[in-house]
Amino acid sequence: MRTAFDLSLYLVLDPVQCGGHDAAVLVARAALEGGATLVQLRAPEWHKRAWFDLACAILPLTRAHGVPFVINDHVDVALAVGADGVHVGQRDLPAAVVRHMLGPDALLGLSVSNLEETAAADALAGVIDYLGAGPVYATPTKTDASTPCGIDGLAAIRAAARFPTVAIGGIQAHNAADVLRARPAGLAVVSAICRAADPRRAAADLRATIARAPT
Ligand code: TZP
Repeated sequence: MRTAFDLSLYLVLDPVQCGGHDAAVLVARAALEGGATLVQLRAPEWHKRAWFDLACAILPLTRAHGVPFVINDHVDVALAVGADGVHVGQRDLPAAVVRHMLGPDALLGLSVSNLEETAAADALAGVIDYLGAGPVYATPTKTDASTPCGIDGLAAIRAAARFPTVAIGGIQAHNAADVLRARPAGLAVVSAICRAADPRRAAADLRATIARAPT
């Protein structure tokens, strides 16, 4: 059975931003206690063995909270650790290929940046489970990201998408309520939690903002 998922507060865990392996474990634990509803591991600067070691440490935490754990791009790491799924971008393996590798029960997300990519994703019913749309704002976390879509672009993607769509890119405590006006299925954040002095509080504050958003 496909893993149930809630995109409301989607932590993209970047261990470099957290301060390394051990700090990333602490951040993940704190974010889960603060209310993160899904965790993705994304470590673009790291070699695969380090991904594997960290994924092995994170999985018991997400399991304990009943929250899905997905791996960015690396299908082999996801399979090796028994993660709940994978998130792919436009330049990663095709989603249909990844679905074939993972089987029917895994969670599979796809990044889109514009309406063309959103329309192309229409053909992926039964293959992908959700879209990540962004960057909403320019962000130092991903300097090679596409042109920011802004709130209006996010709203257009969400309206056109046939999948639940989580917003990503430049989302911080101060602009989270603005982003939620486009009615995404949730907010995906890296630095707002990974670089927070108190990641538990950062997650809890974002959850409170999400709870106040119009439905
Ligand atoms: N994809 C689009 S923007 C982004 C990713 C992975 C990075 C978002 O990072 P932050 O720190 O939440 O702006």
